[in-house]
Amino acid sequence: FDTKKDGLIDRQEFTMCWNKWIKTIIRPVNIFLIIDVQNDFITGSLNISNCSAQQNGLEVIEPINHLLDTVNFDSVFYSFDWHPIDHISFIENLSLRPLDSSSQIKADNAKLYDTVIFEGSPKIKQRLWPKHCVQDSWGAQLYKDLKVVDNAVKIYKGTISDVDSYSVFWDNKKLTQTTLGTQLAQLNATDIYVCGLAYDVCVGATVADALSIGYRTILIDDCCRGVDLNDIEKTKNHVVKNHGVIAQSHEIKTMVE
Ligand code: VGL
Ligand code: ZN
Repeated sequence: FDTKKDGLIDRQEFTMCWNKWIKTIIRPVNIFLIIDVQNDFITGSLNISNCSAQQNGLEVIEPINHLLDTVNFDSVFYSFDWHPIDHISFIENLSLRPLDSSSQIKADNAKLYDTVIFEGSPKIKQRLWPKHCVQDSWGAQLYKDLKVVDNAVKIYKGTISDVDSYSVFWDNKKLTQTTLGTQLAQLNATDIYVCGLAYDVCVGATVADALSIGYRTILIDDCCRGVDLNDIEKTKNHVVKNHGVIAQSHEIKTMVE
């Protein structure tokens, strides 16, 4: 009798299947990820109500707080857009870096929300935003009425001057990672419930990465507000195409149970 063998697969293989697969089917590990619900996007310098979709970021606070009060998530993560003062995305900093000759928009006629191309290898495509979420400033703080749970995990992104970071996982060039990926792996996370600001920018980039990693990804539609209606539609289409789920907050309690 071979003690290493237990039917069709050996013990070691079984233990691995149990930990990484079977156990997580029996009990999912549900993560709530609240993206960039910070002053600057709601009432501050990058108030999204000034963008083309004219949505109001304040409206996400109540449904998010309700979820925090009523749903038993295994862990709650809050992300922060957290830029140094010389960040590449600020239109105020346009003169700090040379534009590539291929940039259609030149430094002297660039407007807010335009996309320019900076010199670099490879070249850096960058949308221009007003100065926002400067590290340690009021604008970078979470909106005061947003509930912050005990044991909240905080993730900071966009902290490097020369590269922007929309996804909470990776920067836009996929060169650096936040701690989100490793923290989710340590928790054996299976299901990621995502919401926040802005729907078509940081929420959109984050759900795309979560789906590409293979997480069951649930986008909570009514807990997001965005910049551009077309881009919001693209975000939703991408989620559906990649087998994610778009849910409304009133549906979540039963999904987590
Ligand atoms: C964001 C624009 C610039 C976001 C961050 O959090 O969606 N948008 N930086
Ligand atoms: Zn930003």
